[in-house]
Amino acid sequence: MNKKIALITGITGQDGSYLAELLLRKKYIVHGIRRRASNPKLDNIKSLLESKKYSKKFFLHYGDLTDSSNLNKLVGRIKPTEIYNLAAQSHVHTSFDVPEYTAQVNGIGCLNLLEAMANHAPKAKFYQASTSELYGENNTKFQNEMTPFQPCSPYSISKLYAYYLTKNYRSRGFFVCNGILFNHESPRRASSFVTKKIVEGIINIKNKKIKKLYLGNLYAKRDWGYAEEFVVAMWKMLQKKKPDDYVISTGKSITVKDFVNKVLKKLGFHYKWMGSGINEVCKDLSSGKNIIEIDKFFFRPTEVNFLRGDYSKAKKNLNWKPKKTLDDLISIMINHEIKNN
Ligand code: NAP
Ligand code: G4F
Repeated sequence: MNKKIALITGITGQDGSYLAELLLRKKYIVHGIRRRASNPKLDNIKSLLESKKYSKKFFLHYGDLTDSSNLNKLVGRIKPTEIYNLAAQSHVHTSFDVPEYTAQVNGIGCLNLLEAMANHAPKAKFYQASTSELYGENNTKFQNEMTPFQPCSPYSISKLYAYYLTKNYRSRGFFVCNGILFNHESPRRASSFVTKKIVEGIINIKNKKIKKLYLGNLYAKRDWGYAEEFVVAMWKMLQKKKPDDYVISTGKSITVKDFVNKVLKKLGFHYKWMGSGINEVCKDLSSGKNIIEIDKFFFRPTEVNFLRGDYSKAKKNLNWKPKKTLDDLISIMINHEIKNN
């Protein structure tokens, strides 16, 4: 049997770490690219690095998507059979502050990696981490592979470039896929994303470590799934005979405020929302104190108000569907946080 060799960019992130675990379980040799600037504790992949079982199967290399010479060298040396491009400046809000950097990493970085593949591993299968942010200011009830893109942030516009670039390499005969993934979360989500921020923040309030949590737009709706399940879909896309693009989502959508309500209820708070707009607050009825307030800083200049994905193509062609509900996901995140708080 031919050896399966995967190269993962973004290995230290949420998805990269779950994907590495999945591929190692499937007996792949896994190579990951980490930056010199990565958190030296490498929390998400610590267990893999410390595992004797994977000592000859899991390798890390220093690299950066913005360094094409580095990517050419690595792809030439590793000769991957599958490449997963998960690295990104992945924070939408931050992309308004660092638009040029975001374009370099997410746009030109994808180009650099596709070129390295074309030069040194042209038979490799390539996965590009595309995103539901591409739909932007849409007014459709569900978004699928046919829904027009209307990106509205430097982040999503950089991802639009990478999306079409990937498709162009496909037209030129390379095996490349776009996964259009809707929001997916887990205990490994960075604290700057809203789900993790809410879970961590409310547990810290309960444990009296902080007094209140500041949030931005409470009324944006997101389709939130579980990251560990979503990486399975990435792998499935590359096992098909023909490359294609797929929406991966749960098909359900709720507001940020409803996500907060679910967490507060699960943690036993008695509370009441009061006021509106920038003055909206959530009061803890036991202490009489505000535990959530709004801070203008967390609003974006342009917002994606509604996302709900239609994953029927992935269900039909990949035999993929989400299993965990949003309530399951919240419980997983809460339990992890309580254990580690
Ligand atoms: P994440 O946790 O933020 O991880 C991002 C990864 O990219 C980290 O490993 C980071 O490394 C790496 N990285 C950043 N800049 C880099 C550079 N210049 N060169 C090389 N590596 C770099 O993101 P995620 O949630 O796992 O998402 C994975 C991918 O899917 C991203 O491309 C994201 O845009 C996309 N996506 C995510 C979602 C979602 O809901 N999670 C939905 C749709 C699409 P360091 O540790 O060094 O910072
Ligand atoms: O958690 P978020 O920052 O995720 P966002 O912007 O939807 O982006 C994530 O999902 C995309 C897929 O759709 C990925 F491509 C992207 O890489 C990333 O993983 O914000 C979610 C919503 C937004 O509407 C935001 O305005 O929550 C709202 N929000 C309200 N208060 C907040 C906050 N977001 C953050 N980060 N922090 C807040 O305090």
